[in-house]
Amino acid sequence: MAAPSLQVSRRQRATPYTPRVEALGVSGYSVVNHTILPKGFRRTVEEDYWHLKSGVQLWDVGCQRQVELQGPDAAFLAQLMTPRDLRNAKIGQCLYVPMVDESGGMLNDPVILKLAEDHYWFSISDSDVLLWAKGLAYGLGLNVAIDEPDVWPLAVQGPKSDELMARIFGDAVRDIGFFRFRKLDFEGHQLVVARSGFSKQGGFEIYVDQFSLGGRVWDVLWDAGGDLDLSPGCPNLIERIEGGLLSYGNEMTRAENPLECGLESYCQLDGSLDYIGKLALLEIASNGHQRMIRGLIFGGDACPACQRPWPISVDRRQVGYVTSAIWSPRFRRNVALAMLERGYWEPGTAVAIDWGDGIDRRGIVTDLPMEGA
Ligand code: THG
Repeated sequence: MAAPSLQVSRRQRATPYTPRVEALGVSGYSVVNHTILPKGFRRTVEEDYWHLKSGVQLWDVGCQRQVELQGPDAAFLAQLMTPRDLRNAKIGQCLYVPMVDESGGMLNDPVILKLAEDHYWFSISDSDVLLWAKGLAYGLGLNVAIDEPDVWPLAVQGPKSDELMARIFGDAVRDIGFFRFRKLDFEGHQLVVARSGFSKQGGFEIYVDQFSLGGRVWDVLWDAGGDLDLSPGCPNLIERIEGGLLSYGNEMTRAENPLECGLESYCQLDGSLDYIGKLALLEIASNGHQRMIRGLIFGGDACPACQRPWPISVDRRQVGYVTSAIWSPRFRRNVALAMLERGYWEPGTAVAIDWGDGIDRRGIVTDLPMEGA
C-alpha cells in the first residue's frame, strides 16, 4: 500500500513560494498555522544537514504567520501575552518569547518584532494566537487592531547567506545585528529584513509584505545564488535537535511551562511586571520546576520518527520521555530532545530509551545546544 498522503485544500494555505518549491521537487509538507511547510527536497535529511552547515538555502517559511497588534493599547496587550520583559525593547528588535496561559502552560513561542511603539508583529509557532489576542482585547475593551497581515517570511539560512543577501539588498545587510531588523529596498518596496531564523548556521528572514511580490523575491535570490551553492531547503531536524531549537507541539504544549522548557531566562520573575500567568510562574519558580528539557545521544541503528513520546527509564523506572529524535551523521548516534525529571537531567546521566519495540537503547543526557552544533 502507498504511504498515506495529505489532501491539500483551501484550509491548508499555500504560500507565495509554493509554485517555486514544487518546481524544485519538494517531497512533502507539514502543516503549521494552517499553512503548508516544505519537509524536504531531492536530497536526504543528512545531505541537507551538511549543506546547511556549508552553503546557503532558501526556505519557504510562509507558515510563520504574523499576528499584528497596532494602536494605543498594542504595547500593553503585547506585554500581557508574554512573561518576557518588553519594557526596554527597541524598535528594530526581534525578541524570542514564551507565551503562557493563566496556569503558566505554554501557548506559543513567537519571535516578536517591535516595528513602532504602537506596532508589533508576533511571528508565531503552531497555535492560534490570533484568537487568544482578539479574545483578550475584546474582553478587556482594549483599543488595538489585531489582524493577520499579508506577510510571508522567506528565510535565507547557512554560512553563505550574508554574501547572497548582500548581492540583493546591498552591504547594509552585513551590519544587521543578531535578532535585529531593518527595512531595506527591494525594487522600490521596503521590506523588513531580520538576522534570524530557525537554524544555528546564521542567516536572515525577509518579511515579504505582499503575496504577489513573493515569487519575484524568490526568483531574484535564486538567480543571484548560482555560484554560492544555493539550494532550496527547510528546517532541518538533525540541525534543530543538535542546536536545541524547540518546536511548539513537539517539545512544548500547554502541559509544559517555560521553566521546564529551558526558557526561564525569557521570564521576568521578580514580581515587578504584570502579565498573564505571573502568579503561576512565580509559584513554579519558588517550588522549583520538576522537569527539564535536555539533549540526549543514544545508540542503536537509526531510530524511526518520534510520533509519540518514547519512555526514558533508569533502573526500569520511567524518568522522562523523548519528544523529537533522529540519526545524526556527525555523532554517528541518534540525537534527541527529551523532557526529564528532576534528579535525572544532569548532563552525563545514563538512561535507557525504548522507541516502541520494547528494546532499551543506552543513552546519555547532554546540554543544549549539543557540542559543535
Ligand atoms: N522565525 C520567525 N518566527 C518563528 C520562528 C522562526 N516563529 C515560530 C518559531 N520559529 C519560534 N521558535 C524559535 C526558536 C528559537 C529561535 C527562533 C525561533 C532562536 N533562538 C535563538 C537561539 O537559540 O540562539 C535565541 C534568540 C534570543 O536570544 O532571543 O533563534 O524561526 N520569524
